[in-house]
Amino acid sequence: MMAGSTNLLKRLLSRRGLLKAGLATGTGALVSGTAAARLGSGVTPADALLDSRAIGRTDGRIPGSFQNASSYTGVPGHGAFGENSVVGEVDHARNGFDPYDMLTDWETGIVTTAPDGQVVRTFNVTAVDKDIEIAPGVFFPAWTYNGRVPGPALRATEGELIRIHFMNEGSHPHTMHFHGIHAANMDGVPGAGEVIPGDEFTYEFFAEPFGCHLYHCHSFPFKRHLHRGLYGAFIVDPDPARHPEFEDVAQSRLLGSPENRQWQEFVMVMNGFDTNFDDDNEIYAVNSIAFAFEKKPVRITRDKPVRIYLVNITEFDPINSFHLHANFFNYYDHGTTLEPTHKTIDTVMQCQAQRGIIEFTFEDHGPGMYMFHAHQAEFAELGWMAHFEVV
Ligand SMILES: [Cu+2]
Repeated sequence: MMAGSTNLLKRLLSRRGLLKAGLATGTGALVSGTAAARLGSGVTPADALLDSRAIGRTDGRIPGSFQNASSYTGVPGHGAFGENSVVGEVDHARNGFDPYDMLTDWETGIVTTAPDGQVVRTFNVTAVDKDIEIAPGVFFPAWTYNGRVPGPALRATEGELIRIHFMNEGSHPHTMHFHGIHAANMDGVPGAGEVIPGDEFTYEFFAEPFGCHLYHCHSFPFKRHLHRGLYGAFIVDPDPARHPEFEDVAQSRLLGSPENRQWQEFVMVMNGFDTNFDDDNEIYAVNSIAFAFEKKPVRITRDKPVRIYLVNITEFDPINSFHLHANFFNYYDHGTTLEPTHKTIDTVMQCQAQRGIIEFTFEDHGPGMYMFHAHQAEFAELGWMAHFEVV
């Protein structure tokens, strides 16, 4: 009984308790308001109800639909949705990366063609230690690829020869282990491509299979190296010529093609941070910064479909998830098929290192704010809460 109570107390203190205490005494503070607090800012209950219904469809199937949306100007974190966010701002410039910009920041490397006609795509990646601000006033001693967490979203096309010049300017041995198909000596694990500080290594393999993949450090202790921030998305677009039966789908995935430009594509890496090193996360996020897309909702237009490359690299928690409000999506597990593996779902779970492609459209909805978040409510309250601003 005593031990149980002590463990419970310790757990509470080590997670939300300490987090909130730490945030409250720092330059930032978690806001955990109530409807009453929200209404206290001049919003009447009737207004609040109208706001909740303002997120409607153009076809009028939802009562009180989007005519109300034209008067809805609330920005999440600053008004109608302000019950779950943080006070203060993260200095993205000091971090050297912005989670919003990361959504569409593809690293496509340098492309050359070998004498035999083989397309070669070369990337340069450097591991560096760097303190990053992951919530207002909350800093984390990260280990990074190219100074950012997640690392660069590497994007290639199926069948290309990939060369990764990896340099380690960090304080510990590191690797780049790719989820893909490659030789044993290119696996990026201790004994096969591990790089000591000051040294370098070149990984080489063919980009296959097409899909939504990832890379991460695989040095030991594994969970510590991973959780410090050494991970990133690795997207392999299908080569349309290899998939005549689904050529139109393959074309739409091929970055820069006319068909691809009809889509709004984003990469979202779900991660967490154990800020007090007790093997539990205190902060959860997409692209590292808690509540980043509450502060600045992800703007999407109704006239183009949305494709999200979703990667879960959260350590310590077995599962993370993505839940979309007011809409449903198709899902391609691992992105390795050109037909959905799940159709018409609004929530998908991913275990650690699982990933996939989400596709949906808001073309038949009214403009407004549409929430998306982890459906583990604790993760949502600790940073993995976001909105699409549909225009
Ligand atoms: Cu490492």
